[in-house]
Amino acid sequence: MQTTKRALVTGISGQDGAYLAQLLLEKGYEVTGTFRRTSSVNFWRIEELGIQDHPNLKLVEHDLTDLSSSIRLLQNGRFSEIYNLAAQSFVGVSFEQPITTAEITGLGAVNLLEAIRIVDPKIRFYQASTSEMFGKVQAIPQKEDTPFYPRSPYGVAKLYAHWMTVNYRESYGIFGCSGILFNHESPLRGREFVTRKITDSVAKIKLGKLDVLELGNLDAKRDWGFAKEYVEGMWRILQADQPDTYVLATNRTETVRDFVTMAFKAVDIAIEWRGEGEGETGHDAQTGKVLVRISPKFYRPAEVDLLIGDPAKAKAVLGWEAQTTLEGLCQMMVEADLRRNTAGFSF
Ligand code: NDP
Ligand code: GDR
Repeated sequence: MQTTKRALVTGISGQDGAYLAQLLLEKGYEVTGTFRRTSSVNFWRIEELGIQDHPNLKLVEHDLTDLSSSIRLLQNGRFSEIYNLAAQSFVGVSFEQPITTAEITGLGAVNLLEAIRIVDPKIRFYQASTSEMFGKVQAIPQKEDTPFYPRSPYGVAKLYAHWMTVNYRESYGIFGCSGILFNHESPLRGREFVTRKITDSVAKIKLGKLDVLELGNLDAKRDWGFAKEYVEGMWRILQADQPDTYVLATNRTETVRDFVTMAFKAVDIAIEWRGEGEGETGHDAQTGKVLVRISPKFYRPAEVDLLIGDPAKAKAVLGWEAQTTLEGLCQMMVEADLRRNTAGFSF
């Protein structure tokens, strides 16, 4: 007899939580998604995906920093799989709030691991690890056995959670898996992250609602993929025979500057770059108008200069591979932001 699988997704109000919940519901799971109590909870992402009223989706309040609440959550849920996606996930903020970041992004994962150990050690656990753990990179491209060198309080907190997942796997036989995911973006990306900030601003500039896009370091290179494909990878990681660590990436890297050029191209504006360093500006090649300039406030105290992942293990073991090109992803995001800004609404 086939029984319905029950999954817990922490951070359902975030980008990945929304896409993963959608995927699991499509696969017939009963999904419990957790969200934090705030004065006005915002479910715009699951609303945009049209799953907020799905009969197999249950939304429950839970804060990752509360161990007793995590234990009760597992006692009440009878889950077979847990995907820990909740985090203070913004690298820039982690420099201003290192302790909160450590508590949520680092210790929060251990609260769940402890709850699993206490309530039901058979539950499979996915930890949302990150390419930020490679930080000041020690090899190109980065793969599962590349040495870590995190460059932000966020990266350090994630590295702690990563090793604790490995440690609970080795110490207690828990099916604890770690997905080291490189940047993945989508129309559901938060506007504080650089790709969405760019596509939203480009849409506003095209519609005459904004004059100039202000950015920090244009030279940073990232390996950007499409979030919807990466949540499929998370699911495959938990279906494998053995618990393990996997890199998910596209194996292509581009600069922030290149992404800006690409986004303007999607609205038929050619960008010409002039000057260098903090004086660099991006101009409309036809009119000469300044559309992009640098603001030092978006620089970070320590930067991750170059990320490019090697997803060969995920392809070989899980059959997972990124499909969407960066040009396709950028176009999709710009079109979504043009639609939202034309309708006068944008989260
Ligand atoms: P988001 O920032 O979009 O979502 C994070 C989620 O965590 C939100 O739902 C947020 O809730 C929730 N959250 C924050 N603090 C707490 C807390 N104390 N208790 C409970 N929930 C909390 O991130 P993404 O969806 O982009 O990423 C998902 C995970 O994957 C994160 O852990 C991130 O660090 C990691 N990751 C992401 C990558 C990416 O490129 N997107 C790459 C590699 C790893 P609220 O809405 O209330 O803020
Ligand atoms: P990142 O993503 O730090 O890689 O973390 P983000 O989009 O914030 O930055 C990418 C790069 O762009 C540079 N940059 C700017 N960034 C932002 N946010 N705003 C700007 O104005 C700006 N100008 C230049 C940054 O300095 C950086 O080099 C994301 C998050 O989703 C993490 O949770 C996740 O773990 C990693 O990706 C993989």
